[in-house]
Amino acid sequence: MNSPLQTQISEVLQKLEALLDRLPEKVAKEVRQEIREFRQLLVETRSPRFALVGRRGSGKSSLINAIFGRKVAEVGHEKAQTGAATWWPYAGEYGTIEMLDTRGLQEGSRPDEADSAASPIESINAALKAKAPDIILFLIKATEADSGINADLEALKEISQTVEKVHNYQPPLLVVATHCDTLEPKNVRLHKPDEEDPDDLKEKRDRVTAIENLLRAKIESDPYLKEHLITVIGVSSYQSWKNDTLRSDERWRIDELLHYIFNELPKEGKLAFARLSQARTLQESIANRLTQVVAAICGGIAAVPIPIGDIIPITSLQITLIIAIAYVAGRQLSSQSAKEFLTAIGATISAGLVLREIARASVKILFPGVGSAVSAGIATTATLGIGKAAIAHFIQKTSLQNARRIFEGERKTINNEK
Ligand SMILES: Nc1nc2c(ncn2[C@@H]2O[C@H](COP(=O)(O)OP(=O)(O)OP(=O)(O)O)[C@@H](O)[C@H]2O)c(=O)[nH]1
Ligand SMILES: [Mg+2]
Repeated sequence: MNSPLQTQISEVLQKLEALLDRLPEKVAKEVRQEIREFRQLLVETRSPRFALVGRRGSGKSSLINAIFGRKVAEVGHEKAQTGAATWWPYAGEYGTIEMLDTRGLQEGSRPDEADSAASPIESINAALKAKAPDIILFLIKATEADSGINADLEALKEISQTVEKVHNYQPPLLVVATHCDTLEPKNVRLHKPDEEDPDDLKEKRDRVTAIENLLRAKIESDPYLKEHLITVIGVSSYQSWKNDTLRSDERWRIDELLHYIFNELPKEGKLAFARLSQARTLQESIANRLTQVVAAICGGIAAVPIPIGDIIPITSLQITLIIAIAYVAGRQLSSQSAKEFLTAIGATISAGLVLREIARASVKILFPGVGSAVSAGIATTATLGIGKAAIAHFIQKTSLQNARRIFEGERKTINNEK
């Protein structure tokens, strides 16, 4: 996330933390935890990092393109890595992935053009020491799964152990069988299942499953790798471009792979991944989490037994939530636009809401305990409604009108609760 936004959000969070001393310790502790998660997801967000293990032509560059859904890496006939292996950023329109190509390890020799003093293995180790990969991805052509892969497995182990030793972090391992579309029957399109003969389709899918099982058995024969293995998944990464225009998209099960990756990423990498992959379900998942976290924080703040003073941080938090959700979807909103969104869905001009805020403040003065509980409920539900409306509009790309209806639906819940 760019720095003005980060600064803005950090400031809101700091103001909030200053307020927490006035909360009962138990509530304060919970809110502090939510703030911590919000920080990790949003402020400390960074590019995800993957170590790629895979022979030449196994489809490493294609997989990177498949994740982005656009051409960010050159496919095929790329020169062997020149010089030292380094973390390499691949940037799409909505974010960057850092990749470490570890090809030198399992080939055990210098690539043709390497003329640096360091051997590939030394330079890979140096890169692994500089930064830990979040996940190790092992790619192998589905058609080569039954060939000798001992050298590959040794490379996997060496990488994993180096990371564990240096960073005290055990990177999860995802095994990807690429080129599944090329399995027999060749002309059956896995990515167009509805248009294929069910029996033929089944035959092809069974082959994929058999290859996955074979690979899993090989990996699991090594206790160390077994412990780190998340899953084995067969995919097709095939896309074809003509002058940077996508002319055919034969990706299969990349969505599923994206989910596995997303689940294994640390909190700091999730938002960037959901954004750059433009995978809507991942964006929804992180936006829902952000909404829950902010709603819980708002509820906590509203429970502070002081009147009116809390309305300001609650509104800025809700604005922050809208900006964050739009950001996840790939947009940069100003505070002004976020406020306009609040107005458009009826969350600020809503007289009811304003009146309730005032009523809430008075109740607090008269009956502090009761008022706090009621206002905490209202703040939580209103924030959930704002989050849902923002998800509908910015991620699911539905109209403002629809977003407004969704928010109003939540408000009815508020009224029913009262
Ligand atoms: N049919 C099919 N072709 C694929 C798939 N993945 C990659 N390819 C093709 O395989 C060839 C090699 O793919 P790359 O992505 O360049 O492989 P790489 O691992 O980056 O290769 P190096 O950079 O040389 O190590 C290209 O012609 C790709 O189009 C796949 O899932 N299905
Ligand atoms: Mg490549």
